[in-house]
Amino acid sequence: MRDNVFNKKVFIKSVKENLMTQYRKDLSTASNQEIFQAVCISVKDVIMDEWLATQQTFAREQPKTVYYLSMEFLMGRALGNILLNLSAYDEVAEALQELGLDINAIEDEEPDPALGNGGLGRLAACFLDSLATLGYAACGCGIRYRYGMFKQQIIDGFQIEVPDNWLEHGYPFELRRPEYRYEVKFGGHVEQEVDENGKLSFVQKDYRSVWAIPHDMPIVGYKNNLIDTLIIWDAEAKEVFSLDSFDKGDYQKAVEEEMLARNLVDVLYPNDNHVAGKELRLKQQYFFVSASIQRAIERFKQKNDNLMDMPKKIVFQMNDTHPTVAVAELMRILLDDEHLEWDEAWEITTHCVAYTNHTIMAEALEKWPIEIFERLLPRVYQIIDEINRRFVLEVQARYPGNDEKIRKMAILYDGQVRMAHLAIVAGYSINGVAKLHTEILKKQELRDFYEMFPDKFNNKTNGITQRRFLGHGNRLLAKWVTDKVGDKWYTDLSVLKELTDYADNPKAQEEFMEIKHKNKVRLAKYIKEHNGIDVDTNSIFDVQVKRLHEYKRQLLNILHVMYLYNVIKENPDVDIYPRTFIFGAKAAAGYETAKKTIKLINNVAEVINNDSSINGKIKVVFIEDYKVSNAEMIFAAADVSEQISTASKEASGTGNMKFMLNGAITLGTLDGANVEMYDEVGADNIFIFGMSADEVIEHEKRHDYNPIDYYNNDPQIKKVLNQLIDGTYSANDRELFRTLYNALLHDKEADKYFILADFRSYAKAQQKVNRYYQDKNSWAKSAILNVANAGKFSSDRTIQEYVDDIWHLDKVKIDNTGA
Ligand code: 9GP
Repeated sequence: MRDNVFNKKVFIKSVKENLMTQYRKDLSTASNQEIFQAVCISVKDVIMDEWLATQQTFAREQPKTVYYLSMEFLMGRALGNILLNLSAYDEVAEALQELGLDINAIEDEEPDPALGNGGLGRLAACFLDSLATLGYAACGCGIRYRYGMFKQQIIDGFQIEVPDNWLEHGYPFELRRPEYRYEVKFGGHVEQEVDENGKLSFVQKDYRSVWAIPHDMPIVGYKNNLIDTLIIWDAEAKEVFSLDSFDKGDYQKAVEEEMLARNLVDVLYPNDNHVAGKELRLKQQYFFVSASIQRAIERFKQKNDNLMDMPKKIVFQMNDTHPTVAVAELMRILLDDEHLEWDEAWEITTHCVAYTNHTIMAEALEKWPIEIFERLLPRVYQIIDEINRRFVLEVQARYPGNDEKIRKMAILYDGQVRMAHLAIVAGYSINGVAKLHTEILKKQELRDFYEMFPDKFNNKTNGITQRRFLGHGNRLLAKWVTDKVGDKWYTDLSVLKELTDYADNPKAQEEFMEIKHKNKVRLAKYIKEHNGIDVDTNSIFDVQVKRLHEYKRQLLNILHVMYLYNVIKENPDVDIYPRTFIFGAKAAAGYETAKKTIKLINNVAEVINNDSSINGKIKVVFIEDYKVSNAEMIFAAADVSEQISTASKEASGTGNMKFMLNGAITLGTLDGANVEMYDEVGADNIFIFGMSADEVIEHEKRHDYNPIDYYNNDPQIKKVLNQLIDGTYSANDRELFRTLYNALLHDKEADKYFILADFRSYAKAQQKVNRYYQDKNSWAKSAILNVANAGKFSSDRTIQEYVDDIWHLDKVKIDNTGA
């Protein structure tokens, strides 16, 4: 079936037919968007067969399924990825070419479904790709936000947020399934009732409720006929609001339910590593979690009649604290709807839920005021109260008389519900996302819990899918790798090790650098089209793309550019190899310091790029609207990957791995997964600088860091900082960057992220980069060795570890010959 559809002739015929039936147009009159939709319909034909075959196999074999609960799935465009995984990319590209169409232009018609903020959401997307490819039954569960991550425009150097209406033209790969809807209830109060057998039950009364309507998205495994599902839940009013209700006396209720449904899934909160604590967000969390658990249990019951067997068939992985209300919701359903006893329900829950922690940033660990929680989810709150009561007794038994332990560990404390604690108490597995991060969790942030439940804690270092970030994003390098080591790397990235043999080979080095250059030309074209800036494709492409956050230290990078500019101005003959500093980052809409940093980068760019006296030695580019689709192109073109977070703050990072896989050399701190990248690639092929995590943590404990010393003792640092407020980069408004200046020198927690402390060591590492690049062979060798040693960072490896240690899923084979 699949071969048939992707046969060039058949495919072209099918696209033409779709154009006719959908739009009554032929190729000469159809727009690229219409052709894109027509192509997707043809591709969907294939998917539907395989999807059905997969679901039938799952129904028959009943494999254990992981429900990956995540508020965010940053999927990126689907078409190219699906074609690649169906092994049909080249055929379709050729077919389109025959029609005079460029596949890239057709792919560009797809909006980026940006239902996530950054690393956390993109990780979830990579995980689904790996789960399907490795042959596991998995169901991603998330929210169908009507507006995903905002589109970023840069106007006069400032970030402007524009709503991202990704559903404007309809999304071709989603399938609305109203027949599998569930009711989700909010508010009201709980009444106790006694049934005819004298059994006490709890009933939620006077609530408002909505329907959760699932939309299925296919997750296509690589060449294995298996298609998993990502369910994103939409909200609809239960009763369409009608004036009739007025007479029936529930007019108010109908209006409220309509409003609730309308607002619930409107928009993704655009914060990364920070929670706003808004009531609507708690509603969103409960909404998708409740619907997902209801669905999982209903499916389970279709083939099983003993709920105690649930842990053999279901695991709920909670992606960060966001979906951890799952613990109490699962308990509620088991107690109130399934009428189990507390101990039975607890036994099931504590063997079905597992929790991944993705951050140590205190502001990102969700806590809810009890008042909001109790009002919104009265029954769920009662259950949390009881879980807490029992847990506190356990702590007291273990540490008699130690009230400090209760203060630190209780789930309910100081008027708040601490969601991480709920997840840890109930979860049978707690994992961090890189070795260093997990150690910090064990030794610092979650130390008391680790002491009490050491066996629950484990590490799962993150990974990325090589299929999207090499196979699709860098087709030239993908082909080069395949020519050298065969195509096994698509499903076994450890094969890349074999590239080691080529690292010293001058011809291979030349080929490699030629590919890098072509990718730089491609990016330069994009920059010209989108930013109107000409960049020198022979310069070093030095790239920092990621969310804008103080701990990620884009400010360190741009301060160093300002310093470099001063050096060149003072000594025009200084040995500086041409360098293009490329930034891309979105700042949360309400995050002022982050937005100011974007403005600073753009103002510095404006001054430096227009100063002809420096002969184009350095340039600065801020790429507008950084997102998954342009990210693929950026990774492919990078020479230097900036991973410069304050040590201990970046839980893992995954952009670092994407750069490495594309042969960029990392300039970074020993933070997050950089540590493991260093171990893999060796000290000669990575540029490390800055304080260690232990040093940072020590300073934080002792409160003995004083950035003013660096300012006073280092004239070049002083000069750069003064330039923030002397009009060098803000001629019309000297106060524009005062907040950044104060944040570094004068605020209460001045230079919280140790920028000045690490500045000199960073500048030194940058100098090393400058020299090393001029030794072309050594650079090429190191770049190839980065690719060769990226094998560990495949999400296939990560997922296999989750399966072996936490999920214990069964491998499934899909026989699709009959379809
Ligand atoms: O900040 C972490 C990032 O380091 C990590 O790579 C990613 C995936 O594990 O999660 C990010 N965390 C969050 O966005 C919020 O916890």
